[in-house]
Amino acid sequence: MALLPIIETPDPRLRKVSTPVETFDDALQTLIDDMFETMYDAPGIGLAAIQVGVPQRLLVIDLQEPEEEGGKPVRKPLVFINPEIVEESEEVQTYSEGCLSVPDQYADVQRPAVIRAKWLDRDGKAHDERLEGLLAICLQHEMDHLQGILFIDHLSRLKRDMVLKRLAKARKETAKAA
Ligand code: GNR
Ligand code: NI
Repeated sequence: MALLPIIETPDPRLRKVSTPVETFDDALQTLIDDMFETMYDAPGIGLAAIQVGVPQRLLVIDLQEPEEEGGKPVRKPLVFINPEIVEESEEVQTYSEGCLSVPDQYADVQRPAVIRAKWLDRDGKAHDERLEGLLAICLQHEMDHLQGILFIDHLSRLKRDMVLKRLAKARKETAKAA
């Protein structure tokens, strides 16, 4: 197992369009394990392969939501390979999104509230499910990464510039402190 470095904006690799996974070999299983380790360590609730520099249509999600209100987080690792959204609701939901590639910055993004998605899991088994809530949001956020899209691309130019300015400022402060 290994922690992988997470790529941050404006690294041009984040703008690449990822290509389908074709071989389910040991290297893929190792990459998946390393992506989970990297995501839990960050910590984050999702990670797309391109965020660790691998331009393949692969992403992992673990919302780590408590089973009951006030309970402790339960791990529920999900692997999505070659995912496709086949239906999306007219109804939208707004959520304050963040991204490990745009560290510590948050902004409201609107997305379809309910989606139907198809994907393969780490064993190559096909899934076709209706998703809603945070899982639907997170999958759409991660699938954007596979197209080279970041959550800030969904904001108005003014809001995007504000987020990028805040990020630049935060990075300067960290550089000073170091
Ligand atoms: O950790 C993450 N949190 C998050 C919060 C709201 C909407 C999406 C996300 S995904 C993000 C991790 C990440 O950058 N995945 O690409
Ligand atoms: Ni992200």
